[in-house]
Amino acid sequence: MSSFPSLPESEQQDAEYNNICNNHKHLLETLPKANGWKNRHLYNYNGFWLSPLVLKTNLLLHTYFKSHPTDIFLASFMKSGTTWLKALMFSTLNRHHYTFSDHYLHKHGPQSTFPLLDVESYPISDFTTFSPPRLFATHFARSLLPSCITSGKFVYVCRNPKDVLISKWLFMSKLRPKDIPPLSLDEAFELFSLGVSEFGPFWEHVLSYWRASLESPKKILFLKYEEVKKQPEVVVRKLATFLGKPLTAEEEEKGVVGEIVKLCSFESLRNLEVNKNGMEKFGKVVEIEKRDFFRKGEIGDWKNYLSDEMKERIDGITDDKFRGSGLSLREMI
Ligand code: PAP
Repeated sequence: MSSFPSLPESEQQDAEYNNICNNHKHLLETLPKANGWKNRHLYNYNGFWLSPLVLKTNLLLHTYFKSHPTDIFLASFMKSGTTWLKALMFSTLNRHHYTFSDHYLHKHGPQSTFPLLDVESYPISDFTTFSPPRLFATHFARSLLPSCITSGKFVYVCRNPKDVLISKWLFMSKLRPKDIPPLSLDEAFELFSLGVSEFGPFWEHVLSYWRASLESPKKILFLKYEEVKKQPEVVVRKLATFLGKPLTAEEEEKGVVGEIVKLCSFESLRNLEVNKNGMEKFGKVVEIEKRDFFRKGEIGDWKNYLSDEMKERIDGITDDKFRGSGLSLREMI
C-alpha cells in the first residue's frame, strides 16, 4: 500500500491540495513577519518562525504524511548535528548491510541516507520503497508536527546555542540570494536573541523535545552534540539499543562501534570526494553543495566571532529560558 498518494489524481485530492495552497497564501498575508536569515522574510506560525516554503510543507505534511508504527525520526534545530546523526543512525541501523570499507556513505554522503521532511514535495513524495524502520529527519519544533509523527520514536540532538548561532549564520549567509543585502553578524545575533530564525526560537525548540523526553524517555533519545563529540562510542551504543539493534558481544569484540565512529567522523566524511564536490537535493526545489554541511565540526568556535557582551547575553537568555527545566547546555562548552 502506498504511504503517499503518488499524484493528486482524484478531484478530492486536487481540492485538498488547492485548499492548502489557498490557506498558505492567506497565512503569508496575515501572519506576523520578520527578517529572515536566508529568505527575505520569516513567518510566525503557531509560535515558530518558518520560511514560506517550509510553512507550506508543514501544511502539506499534516494532510499527506502517513506514518508507520516503526518509523524513527531524527529531530534537531538547524546546525545542531543533523548530518552527523544521520550518518550515525544510518550506519548503526544498517551495519549488517554494508562493509566499512565499501559503504553507502562513501558514495553518497550522509544527507541522502534519509529524507528531511521539511522540504519534501507532498503529496508526490513516496517513501514506500523504504524498508522498515523508515528514518526521517525534521527541524520542526515538536508542537508543529502531526500527532501521527509525534507518537513515533525520536532521536533529538541539540547543541549549545552560541555554536548554533555562528554555524547557522555562516551557512545561511552562503545560501542567501545575492539580490538581498547580506545579514551582518550583529543583525543575526539580534534576531537569534529574539528567537527569530528559521525553525526558532532556539530555546523553545529544544525545550519542546526536552520536556517530551522527560515524559517519554523510551520514545525520545535526547542527545547533545558536545556529548557525541566527547564520547561517540557511548552514543553509538545508546543509538544501537534505541534503534532496536543493540550491539552483540561478538560485535563489541570485533570493534564495530569504533568502525562506526570512524566512518562518521567529521574528518572521514568531509574528505569524501562526494562531500567535497557533490550537490544535495532536498525535495524538488532546494539544492545545496554537500561541502557546506562540513565546516569546522568543533565545540566553541563561537569564541572566534562573539564578543564577551554577546556571550553574556546568550548565556543569560539560555539560563532564563531553561531555569527549572533540568536542562543545561552550559556544562558542555
Ligand atoms: P543542518 O541543520 O543544515 O542539517 P547540521 O548537520 O545540523 O546542519 O549542522 C552542521 C554542523 O555540524 C556544522 O558545524 P560547524 O558549522 O560548527 O562546523 C558541521 O561542520 C557539523 N558537522 C557535520 N558533520 C559532522 C561530523 N561528522 N562530526 C562533527 N560535526 C559535524
